[in-house]
Amino acid sequence: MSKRISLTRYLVEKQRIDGHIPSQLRLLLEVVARACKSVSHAVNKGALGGVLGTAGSENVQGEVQKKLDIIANEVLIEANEWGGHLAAMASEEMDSIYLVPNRYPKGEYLLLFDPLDGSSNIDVNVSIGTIFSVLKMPEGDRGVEESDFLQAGKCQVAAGYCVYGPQTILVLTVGDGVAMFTLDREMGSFVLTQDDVQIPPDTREFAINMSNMRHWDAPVKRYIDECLQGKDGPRAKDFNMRWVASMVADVHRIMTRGGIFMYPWDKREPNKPGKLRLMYEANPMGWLIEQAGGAATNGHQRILEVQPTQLHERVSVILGSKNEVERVTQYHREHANAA
Ligand code: P6P
Repeated sequence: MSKRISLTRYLVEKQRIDGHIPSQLRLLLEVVARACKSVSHAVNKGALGGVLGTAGSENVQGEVQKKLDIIANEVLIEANEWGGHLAAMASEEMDSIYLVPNRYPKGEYLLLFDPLDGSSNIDVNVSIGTIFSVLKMPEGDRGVEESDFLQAGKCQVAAGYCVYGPQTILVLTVGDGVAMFTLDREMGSFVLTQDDVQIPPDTREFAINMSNMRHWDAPVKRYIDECLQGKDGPRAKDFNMRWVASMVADVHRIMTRGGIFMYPWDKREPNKPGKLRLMYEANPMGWLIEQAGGAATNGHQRILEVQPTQLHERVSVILGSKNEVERVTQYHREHANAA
């Protein structure tokens, strides 16, 4: 039987051998992983746990909150607030930042998360997940403010997601590649099942919500139209389409076998750059994709270079197999030059 490497051992070796992560960051990541285990347990109970359905409230995005959205948010807050590794947290489910209560020690990290992404899939038993991003608190002996969170994605020190599907898999980067850990439910521990994840640079599979086609901008229409023409068109190969409507599930497929995921700007809400959130969806996913050899842009620049101005701001997302993302970005450049 091959040597089983637990998440704890992987992180200890990253800390000790590579000197890549300080002990406080290792502790933070182990706490987040334990919280994801609890969320996975609640998700897997489903109707038997009385956790399905809506909570009768809306979040800051104006979206109806599912009971599990709130449960997952509370699990992550309660797991992380006492450990002494965090200065504050921010969540898709909370309007403002969450300061670590004064009764607990403070640390130097900021944790951002979408506690349960894709929650419209909960009640229909389709994969969902938790997305998280870790930043360092800027220097300065002062209280945490929302502006401390407004750092570009390239400033992240760790990022990951946990997908609650047929398996529960934690996918993580601390800046030197991507590793995947599968939850061993009998032992209750995450076990390394893939190290040094590499996304193929080419693909035949695109992920986009096709029902929005009439709203897309020209470069996206051009790219998808060429995919649909298949081997008879300029791409000279047939494409397949997937859309789970759960970013974590779509991104995990791409991390596993390649592909391109797009949630582009569309003219339904011209003043919004896109649907997905920059700080706790696009930035962590964009870094993971880049760390696995892929690319992530908003059509015009690297997602990780976007300078945030608001905690819950949205962004257009094009990510996945490098050569495909670069093609879409090139189409955006040609469209802008022709204007
Ligand atoms: P649509 C889930 O609500 C989410 O934020 C992402 O996880 C997912 O990729 C997208 O929205 C799905 O959006 O418009 O296809 O329902």
